Amino acid sequence: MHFVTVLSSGPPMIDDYEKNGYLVLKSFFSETELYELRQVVSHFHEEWKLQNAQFYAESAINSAYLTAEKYLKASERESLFRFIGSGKLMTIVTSIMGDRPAFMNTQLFFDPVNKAQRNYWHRDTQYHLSIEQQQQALSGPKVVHFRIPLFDEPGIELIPGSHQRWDSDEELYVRLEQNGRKNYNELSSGVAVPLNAGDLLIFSASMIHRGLYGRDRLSLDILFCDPVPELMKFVDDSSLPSPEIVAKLENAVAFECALASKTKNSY
Ligand SMILES: O=C(O)CCC(=O)C(=O)O
Repeated sequence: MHFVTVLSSGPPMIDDYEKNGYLVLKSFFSETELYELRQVVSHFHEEWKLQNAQFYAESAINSAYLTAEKYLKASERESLFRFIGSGKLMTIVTSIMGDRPAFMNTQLFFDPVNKAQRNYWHRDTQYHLSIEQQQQALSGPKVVHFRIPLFDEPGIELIPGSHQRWDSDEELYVRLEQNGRKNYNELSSGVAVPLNAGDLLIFSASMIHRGLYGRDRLSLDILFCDPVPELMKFVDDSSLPSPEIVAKLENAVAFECALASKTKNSY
């Protein structure tokens, strides 16, 4: 495993994202900006664990739909929507994704209860697309993770450039557990990206990656995508804000885009 080298300051390196499929912005959020997010996300996590006790105890490493009505109070949902729809975050989102990114989902990553549980290499696309479709997806509409670690954590291991190219034989065998390989085997092309609270990691959902467990991590992933029907069908209606909340956001474009494509295509 290699470790990534990052610059701690300077302008966003959008070209680096295009080339490598990921970008780390160190200390992007201040402690003050993280404070309320931590409160809300921690509350969601406690409620989620209570209602998913068996799944949590047995195998879970993430939950999703944090902005839905199920676990959070209205004021906490509004706080999450304000964070996502902040001018600061959306400036980066639009510089990576263009003028019309759609909000897709949120996910919360944590450590498995079973400390022996192994992490696994994957492309996000492999769970709903055939091999041929996964290949085509490399040049298709984009899904991008914006990961916000709430505490210092081991981060993610990524294969740079794999958002634009197909797997080597070694990568494919490991990711799909073929020819005796396991999806937790080391890949020589992997680069580890350790993260601190306040960093922002941006990475393509199409690239080969795996989480690095440990340090009781709690990492919020906000996913944005190009607003096309084959991706918008994954957007959960109850995770979108009401018009009253949309009107309060500094930059609501991603929610407006999601709401507009939902209405247009009525999934
Ligand atoms: O952090 C993890 O455990 C995995 C992260 C991941 O696979 C993802 O965000 O798609």
